[in-house]
Amino acid sequence: MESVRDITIALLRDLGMTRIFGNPGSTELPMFRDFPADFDYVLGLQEATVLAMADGHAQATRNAALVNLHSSAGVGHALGNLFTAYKNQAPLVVTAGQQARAILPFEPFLHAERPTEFPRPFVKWACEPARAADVPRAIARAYHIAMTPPSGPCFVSIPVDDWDQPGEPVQPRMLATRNPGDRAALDQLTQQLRSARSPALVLGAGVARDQGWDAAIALAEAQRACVYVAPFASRNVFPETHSLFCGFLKPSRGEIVSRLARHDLVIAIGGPLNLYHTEAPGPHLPADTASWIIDDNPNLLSWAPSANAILADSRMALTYLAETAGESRRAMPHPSTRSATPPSEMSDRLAMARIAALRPAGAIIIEEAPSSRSAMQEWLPMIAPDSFYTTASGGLGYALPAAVGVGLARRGERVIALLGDGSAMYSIQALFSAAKAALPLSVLIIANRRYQALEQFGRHFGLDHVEGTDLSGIDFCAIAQGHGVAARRAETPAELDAALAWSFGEGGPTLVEVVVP
Ligand SMILES: Cc1ncc(C[n+]2csc(CCOP(=O)(O)OP(=O)(O)O)c2C)c(N)n1
Ligand SMILES: [Mg+2]
Repeated sequence: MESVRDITIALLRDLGMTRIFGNPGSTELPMFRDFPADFDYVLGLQEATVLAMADGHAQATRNAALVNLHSSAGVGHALGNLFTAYKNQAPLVVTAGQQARAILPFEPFLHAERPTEFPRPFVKWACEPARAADVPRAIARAYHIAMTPPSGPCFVSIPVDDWDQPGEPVQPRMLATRNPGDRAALDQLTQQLRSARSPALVLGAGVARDQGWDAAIALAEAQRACVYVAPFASRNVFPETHSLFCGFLKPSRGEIVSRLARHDLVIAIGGPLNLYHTEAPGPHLPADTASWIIDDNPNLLSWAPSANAILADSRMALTYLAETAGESRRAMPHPSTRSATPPSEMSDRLAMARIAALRPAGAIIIEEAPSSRSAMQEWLPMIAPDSFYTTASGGLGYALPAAVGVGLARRGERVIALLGDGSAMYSIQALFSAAKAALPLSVLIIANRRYQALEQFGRHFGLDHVEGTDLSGIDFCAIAQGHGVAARRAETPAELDAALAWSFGEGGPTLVEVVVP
């Protein structure tokens, strides 16, 4: 009989998961005996980095990525980014080592106690198979659940002595899980859309996950609808220079109500309409606005405070609505307006404007620069599909390793990790993985020497001083060089342009420390 290892390797090949993101330990080593030549092991030096690299890779390939972690301690390090992967709806098969079955009664060194409970609630399914022979089937099931909308991480704990045991083969098969949505409900929405005076679309990351870019443009143009990006959307969903683009909704109740008040119909697709960051009283939506939400995640639909809801794939629903609603003759909404005077002094705004001017066509941006996000939204528009990613959870330590994962998935393409100096430090060892893979990755650090977002937040809470926000004394160029990544510091606008041109032209990873006052 074939071994569990041989069957699993063949299964992973069938599922297109020949790249393994891991950090090894004694309880995992037998998995990789005779490591197959067509497989690729991507080493992350801390499990937070491992998990986020896999997340970026899974989102960029639209196929689940395989993660291999060390029993309890490795899973523990990965949990923050597992939370983010869950919110990103990134399909992952997370495996972790477990001690040998025969010694589990003796609480052995490094064993995982209650392994399937530890990663919950941020996995859709978790399992430690009852028999060694069931390991391949558990991995296959984890894959299918991870890929079924709403996609997300699954977890399999595997005792170390299982790999050499005889296993039961798993036949490859297809699971069709895309949901076109309830036709009667979609038709009801079409009727409202046809008769609306001023409809708006609010698009979330699901539109990008479901490849709805063209369908969203087609629907917006045919219906002359304003397009907003949903609060804290983790992907780019619409050309941000399009004349129907109306900007980004902020995660605040009052702002959502006031921005949407001029619309009599709001259709949110692929993400939450009412995502909040701070508490506030008042209505969730304007009183005279009819609202609908379409998403593949029944959980999101269940907590939405108002709005009729339809469980569906974003692209399928957008396409169906465009086909059934046809062309509208209502007046074109006003085009979006941009600030007239470009920044000229050293600032995050200038950095965004210069990145926009100098980036190679098609560059992919992974952002985690909290207080600079509005500067980015204003001065660095995303114009192509699948060219922007960020953390959906708000957890930091995601973007740098995610950029490495995206870069591995889209080999040879320019990837830009746009990071705050604080954010950069949570998973900084991803620089090592970028250097090993020799990716054309530009790591751009907005070095304001502090947790600026928290100082701003402190003012919101009425604090005149916030403890623990001073980051002075970090030398990012030295850190980069210590990981095998070339680096430059930019302190003036001229140095900024020169450093960006240098970084965007290099074939391997580079870091630019952009010093802003
Ligand atoms: C894992 C994690 N820890 C802490 C926080 C809280 N937090 C939110 S913004 C922020 C500051 C980020 O600093 P930096 O990257 O320098 O960006 P800046 O605020 O300066 O723009 C922190 C610590 C978080 N969101 N996630
Ligand atoms: Mg900072």
